[in-house]
Amino acid sequence: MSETNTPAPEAAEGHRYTAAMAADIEARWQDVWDAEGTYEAPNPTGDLAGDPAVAARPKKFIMDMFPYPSGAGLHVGHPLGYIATDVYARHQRMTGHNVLHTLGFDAFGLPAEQYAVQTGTHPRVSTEANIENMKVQLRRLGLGHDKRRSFATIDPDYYKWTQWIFLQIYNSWYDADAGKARPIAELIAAFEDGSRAVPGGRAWAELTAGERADVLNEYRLAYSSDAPVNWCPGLGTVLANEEVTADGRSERGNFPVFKAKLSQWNMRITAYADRLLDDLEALDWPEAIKLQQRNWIGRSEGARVDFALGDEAITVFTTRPDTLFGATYMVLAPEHPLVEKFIPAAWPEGTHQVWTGGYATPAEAVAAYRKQAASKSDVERQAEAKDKTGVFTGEYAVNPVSGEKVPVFIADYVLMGYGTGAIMAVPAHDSRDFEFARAFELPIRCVVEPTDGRGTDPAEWDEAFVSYDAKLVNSTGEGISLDGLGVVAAKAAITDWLTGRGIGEGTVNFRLRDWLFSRQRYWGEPFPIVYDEDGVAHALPESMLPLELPEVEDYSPRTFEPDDADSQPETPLSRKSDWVNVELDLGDGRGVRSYRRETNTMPNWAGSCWYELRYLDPNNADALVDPEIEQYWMGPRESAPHGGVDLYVGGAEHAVLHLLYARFWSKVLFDLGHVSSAEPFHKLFNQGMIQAYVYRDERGFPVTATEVEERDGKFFFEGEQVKRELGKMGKSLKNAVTPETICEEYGADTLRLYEMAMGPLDVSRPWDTRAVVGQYRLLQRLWRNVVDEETGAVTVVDAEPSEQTLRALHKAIDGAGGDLAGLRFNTAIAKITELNNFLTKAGEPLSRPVAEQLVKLVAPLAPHIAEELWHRLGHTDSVVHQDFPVADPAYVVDETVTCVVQVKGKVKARLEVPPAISEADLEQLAVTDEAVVAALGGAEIRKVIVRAPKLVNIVI
Ligand code: ANZ
Repeated sequence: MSETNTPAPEAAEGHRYTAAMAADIEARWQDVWDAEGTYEAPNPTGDLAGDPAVAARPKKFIMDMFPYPSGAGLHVGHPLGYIATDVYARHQRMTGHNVLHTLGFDAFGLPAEQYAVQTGTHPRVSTEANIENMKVQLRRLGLGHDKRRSFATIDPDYYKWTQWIFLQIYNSWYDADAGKARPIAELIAAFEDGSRAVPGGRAWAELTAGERADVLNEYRLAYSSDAPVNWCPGLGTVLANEEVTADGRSERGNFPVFKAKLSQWNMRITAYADRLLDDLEALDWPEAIKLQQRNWIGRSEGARVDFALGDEAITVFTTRPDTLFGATYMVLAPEHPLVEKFIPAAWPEGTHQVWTGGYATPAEAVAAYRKQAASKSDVERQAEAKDKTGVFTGEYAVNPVSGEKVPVFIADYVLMGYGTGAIMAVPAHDSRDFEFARAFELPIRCVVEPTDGRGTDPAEWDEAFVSYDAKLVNSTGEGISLDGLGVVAAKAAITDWLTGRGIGEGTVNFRLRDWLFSRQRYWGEPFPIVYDEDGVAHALPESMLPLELPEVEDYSPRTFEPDDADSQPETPLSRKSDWVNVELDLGDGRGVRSYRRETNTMPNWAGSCWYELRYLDPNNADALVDPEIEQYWMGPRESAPHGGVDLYVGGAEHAVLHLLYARFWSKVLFDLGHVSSAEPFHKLFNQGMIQAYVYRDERGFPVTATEVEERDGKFFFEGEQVKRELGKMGKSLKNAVTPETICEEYGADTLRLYEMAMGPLDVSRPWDTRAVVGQYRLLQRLWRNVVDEETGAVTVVDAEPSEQTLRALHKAIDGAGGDLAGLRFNTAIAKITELNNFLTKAGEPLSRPVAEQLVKLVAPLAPHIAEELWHRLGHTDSVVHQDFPVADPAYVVDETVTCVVQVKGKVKARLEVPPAISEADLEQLAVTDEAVVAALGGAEIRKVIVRAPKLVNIVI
């Protein structure tokens, strides 16, 4: 049987729940909900302010990671998270919360631009069409979104505020003493009145405008820099570190990426490294995601140590200053600027042949090696398995603790962008250094005593001895000995010693780099920055926002041969000269002047860095969000000390990029007083993926999954046997199933139930169209339990339900309610199914209160059928805002079992106890039972043997 053409078992006609009836019910209620604004969430000002009862309710702000409106539309894998948040939001609404749930569109980005390049269609036209299409698809699912709050990042009303936030970041600096961002105006004032020294030592008043701009650029949180960036000629754009793969290629397109010096905008996210780390603690996020962020930020505690080389000092960063006595050589990154300063004209007498790489002079060796290193990515350079290469610089530095002369090498395993770009090499205790030392025949000195029995002579070792939990040896020098100390104590002792001599200090180093924020793209937010005739950058005044994207003829940046490392970017906006060159009065007292606009655009991450805030107050023309509204929905609270969205659901692939950038922007806005929440997302949940079967023919090509037939566990396509495997769902694997197909065959409620029933939300699961019918049957039985399929009338009676029915009902309420609150939708559905089956088999007409509770239980999961039944049961208001049923504990406990209590081997009492009673509770019950107390007659109890729940034996 094929994957998707299992016909749904239809009713003949009439009052049975069929796909046709579902379609009718669903469309009808969706219209009513829209017309009545059923899901509109009032804000605490305005509408809510007038209603203290509503304002007093607790709130829940529930969010999905918003979608990119792709031209391919949605397949059934996409809405998994949207359905989950919708079910949760509906349950929260029914349990007395003000719920804010909406969905916008993250709509800048490359695909629309590439489509524009290919077809000439303006990216806005194709993007808006895609958004419309996606809205239709999403509406069909019955998602309870507040549609008034939806927007797309490409709306000028929205990106006006993205640009505004850029200006706040640009116009602020990080005051490390205060531990927060402050307006740049305060820094300028301090430079002016002399309370802060101007770097370079001159007075602020003496500096030219350009010099001042250069000084401030070193402080601004958004700054321009011509530090080496990832330049991708094949794409014609630069990329953030996060967009470059482990093998040094572009994540998109898989082109080579080179290091190039280009003037680019950067965000000083590194200023926040500590806070980004510390504040993770209080977030309710999956541990795995926190770990990825911690690793990305990469905090290392260590020391800086100076090694003297003539008049210069080479400063290294090390996490193991305790091993200083074992530093037998040094390595500088090939690009290290000090190298030029000290290379001698000739190799020193007797230089080892291997060290010279066969070159005649150190200068030649260095030049050749630098060239070779430049063609490699950082990741390639760091690869563990790779053979260590390098050359001697011809110079020696002095190990400050041993006084020994150590040779200085350059090697590509040391990166310029980390620490100080220079290391002290301790081959005995660092594996990379060990390999290098073996390759270059350098001395290896053991200074940490091996605990694995290999002895202290490195000549006998096959690898470095790496341990943080051993004792120091061979480490005694002038006025210091580390011998016998453990690693931690030795680190502290040597750091003190270095600090005392002014040749080192304890320091913290981060792996995190500043965020490269310029893209050579058309379809992104323009920077609100212009340059004057001297090239000095100026911010546009707020009154000139939004700075809208101009129309252009050609949407593509100039691209180059993928390996043309010397190419230079040329942005689409730079060709639009009447837009680029403008006469403006910036309102800064300089009058009308000529300026040149910045022609890069912001990266597509910008729009998603703050969208949660705009959902709160989407039409505010005066502020990005009203502070009172922000405080209400996002502000700090006991359970969320840094504030943030109550639930944020999305894929785990956003562990670092989006989530780190959004956290950074939140902190800046918080520091500057624009918001009360220092974190955007308090609770994060990663949904699993919906996978799908892929069928491949003999050549390994995917064949259309819907046309595959199954016979005796084998699969056939056009008569030929094909292989089945599990993979991603999508067009390229010819296995995409659209939500529309399933809605047509069964209805949206069935699709919703199926997606939620497939397994725990955070686990990936294979799609199986044939299994969808199971949930359809559940809804058919539910319908039949309430509605007469002959007449269409409700069948409920006003009689009292039986005790057994009440037990089944309240157990389901108790279980399913807890499950819905805990995002355990699959088990909630199992419990509701059990109840529904029980009621089907009970053989008695359903009593009204039971029917109503049942309908409310189902409402979060299958809202359309619930709304329909609710109205058929005679109600005129929506089920959406009814109170979720509350379980009566009297009916929730299971029936009791009889426990026999023996004293001296004789039965003295029989107790009725819950089957799950604990041993301690049962013992307590037994020894305090009246009959037992009488039988004991005051005798001392020697021992109580408890076999819960059935037996207690008391020995006296
Ligand atoms: C001496 C030493 C001895 C080291 C030892 C390690 C073990 P993390 O933890 O990642 O911060 N290092 C420093 N700067 C480097 C650079 N620019 N490129 C490559 N490696 C660099 O790593 C810090 C350690 O990595 C430092 O501590 C340094 O080697 C090396 F038994 O110094 B260590």
